[in-house]
Amino acid sequence: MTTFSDKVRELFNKHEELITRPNIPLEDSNGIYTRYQYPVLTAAHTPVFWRYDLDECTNPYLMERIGMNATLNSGAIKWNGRYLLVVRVEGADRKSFFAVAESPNGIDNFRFWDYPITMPEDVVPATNVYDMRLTAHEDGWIYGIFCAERHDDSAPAGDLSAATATAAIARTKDFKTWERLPDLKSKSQQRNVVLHPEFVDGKYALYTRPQDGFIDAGSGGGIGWALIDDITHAEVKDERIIDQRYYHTIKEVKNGEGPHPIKTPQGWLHLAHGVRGCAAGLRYVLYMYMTALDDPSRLIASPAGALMVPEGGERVGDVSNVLFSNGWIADEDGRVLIYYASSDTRMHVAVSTVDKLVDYCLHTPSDGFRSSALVETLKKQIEKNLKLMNS
Ligand code: M1P
Repeated sequence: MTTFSDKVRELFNKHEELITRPNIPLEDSNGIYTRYQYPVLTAAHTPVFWRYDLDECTNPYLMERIGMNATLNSGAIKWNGRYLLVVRVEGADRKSFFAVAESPNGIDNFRFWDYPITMPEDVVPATNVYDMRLTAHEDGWIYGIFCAERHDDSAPAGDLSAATATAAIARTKDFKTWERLPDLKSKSQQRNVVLHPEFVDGKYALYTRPQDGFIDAGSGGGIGWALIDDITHAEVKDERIIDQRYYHTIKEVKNGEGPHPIKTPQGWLHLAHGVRGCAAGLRYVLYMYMTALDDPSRLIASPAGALMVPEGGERVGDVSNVLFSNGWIADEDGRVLIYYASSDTRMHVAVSTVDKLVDYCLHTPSDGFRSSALVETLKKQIEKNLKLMNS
């Protein structure tokens, strides 16, 4: 007869098998990055002792008591030689929280720390928190900027979907204890706010995403840039758009900065998400751009189209047709580990290098904004290649 202890042991064995499963690189499809076969984190990767009450007296049927729905949009950092993700874990009750998962190699064997992060509240507690961007700033702190969502009490009675998005700011030195700073003050709602790792003109610098409403970026224009006098009372005073949205592109409806940009000799390398509408709903893809080394707000390269789009199983999940990234790690060996979530459900890794991504940004043709422009660009490449092929 299978005892309660047998069932518990089986749960732990299966979990261990899952989280220690070696990940396998997939064939290079486009020369830019390599995807991996398995997600690096799923809801099933969360510890058994989070989800189950392991006491036979109080849980005789060994039921999951606290369900986990998804592991998604994670901040990433290399810290003390380990690869850390600050994961957005979403419970079955739709509330997200942050938890650290750590891996020795960044590709597999991600294991959650025993406890989730206890994030202090700002003056007005948030209903939901998510999508943390990590920045090891040159001031010596590691900052986490994330979205704090609250019900919009100015909405008509009965509208329980109306919400506000604010950029919340916290900092840490060990990922266990967090100091919460006041939320970012801004005229508009803000999501996808990211701290630049260096001072600019002696100030903190933020990538912003002004938006008209909770969902609608509307007149927001695109990814913005704002210098902040005091990070302990951060306020957006002047904000200008540095990566604009355009009609009939992958970022027609919305865009948002991903993780903070990577510094390279050729400029700052940016990863972002772009959103367009279609019959299936909103489609989120990842794209890149570069800004100048001496002025991180000056666009110098803007390759057309997407770097990555949802493929195969990535296309399906809680919110289908979505790729989203708010974490990457530029490793000492030149590799870049891109952590991305698919369909708001699970986390993956794709691996490239700084050199490849810079080459991609600088040498991929930019968008001509019209079909005829694409045909002309294409014809030039065909002509050049045919000459080569026939010589
Ligand atoms: O559901 C897709 C994404 O939608 C939002 O992103 P954005 O603000 O750019 O629309 C966020 O809620 C994000 O968490 C989510 O993955």
